[in-house]
Amino acid sequence: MQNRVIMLVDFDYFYAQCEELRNPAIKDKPIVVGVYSGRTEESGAVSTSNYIARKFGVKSGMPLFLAKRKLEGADAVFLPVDHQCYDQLSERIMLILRGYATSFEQVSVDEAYLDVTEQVEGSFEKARNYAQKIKDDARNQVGISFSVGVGSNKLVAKIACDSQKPDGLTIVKPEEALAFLKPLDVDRLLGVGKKTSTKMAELGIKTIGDLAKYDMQKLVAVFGKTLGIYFHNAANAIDNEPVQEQGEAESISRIGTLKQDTRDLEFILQKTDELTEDIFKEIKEKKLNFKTVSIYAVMTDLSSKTRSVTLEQPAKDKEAIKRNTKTLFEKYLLESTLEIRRVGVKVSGFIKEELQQKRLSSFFQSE
Ligand code: DCP
Ligand code: CA
Ligand code: CA
Repeated sequence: MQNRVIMLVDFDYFYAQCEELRNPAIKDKPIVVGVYSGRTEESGAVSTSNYIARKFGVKSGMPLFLAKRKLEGADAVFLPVDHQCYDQLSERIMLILRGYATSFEQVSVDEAYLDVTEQVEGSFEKARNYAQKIKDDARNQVGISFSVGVGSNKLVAKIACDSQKPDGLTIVKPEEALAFLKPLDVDRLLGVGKKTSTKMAELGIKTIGDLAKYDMQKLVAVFGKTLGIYFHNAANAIDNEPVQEQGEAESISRIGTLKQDTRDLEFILQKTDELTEDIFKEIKEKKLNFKTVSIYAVMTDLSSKTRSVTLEQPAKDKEAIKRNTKTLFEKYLLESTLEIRRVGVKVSGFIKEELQQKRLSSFFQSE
């Protein structure tokens, strides 16, 4: 099998960077974003801070009063978290990133894995330009910077990314992975917390290199089979976890209540057209093609029914949803005599558009 090329993207000082973006005037000051518990004006904790504030010793999770003390006289800006703003920016960047990968896995509001093996033809040289291109694109379109780690699996990509921030781009080629991990403390590995690292220290294991050469059977004896094998593999830069969309929608649906119970087709379609507009927005954003359209009806006696149709060709247009919804409801009204109270529309059987191909060609054309 050809080696994989996996990227981990992690947005720089994310909440604070969002605040800079909407108010560039504060950019050169220390910025602290915090959750205010409301008990007193100062009670609460730091969510994150920009790198200027970090120079003063401010850290995520620190009590706000302590951050204030560290930043005394530094003309710092303290702001409350605004998740709506961060979520919106995150979504915009994620949408851009998704277009650059064959498979995509968002792991948090500011982190995602991209499998770009095909896009860079398995080459870590090409991966550098490709990553730079993605960084430039996000900066131009959204104005947010992030750090990228590139490796032959998720584990290496993640640690590579962490090693150089902000605005980092760190490439660890497969043949460099062992040497790269070797000097790092074991707690850099996912799943090695304080308890585990203390236990490992008792065994004489401090670095990932120590762990890599430690007898696997002994690890299994101490940590159990699953963890023991995992630690052994991780330390040896072995990780076969695929980059996989988490909970990718298998269907998109909307349900609404009619203004009055009815069997009037036009009246029903007014509502389902509204729902369809909403569904269409989402499938357009996610660049999905669908093969199945379904309707859902809740009758006045609260019984419910669904009906589906599978299209001959995958479709991506609003009219296809509306047309099939209409046909399904026409048929359904002939089958039932009850009035309808609530209606729903669902599309499913998604196929991704050939977005990757487009991205790939535009990338190599401009090289
Ligand atoms: N976060 C939080 N509380 C924490 C840690 C993080 O609310 N204890 C939030 C704020 C961060 C966001 O999650 O902006 C992402 O966390 P990161 O650990 O990736 O940290 P940053 O993005 O802030 O900084 P970095 O540049 O180190 O990635
Ligand atoms: Ca981050
Ligand atoms: Ca992060």
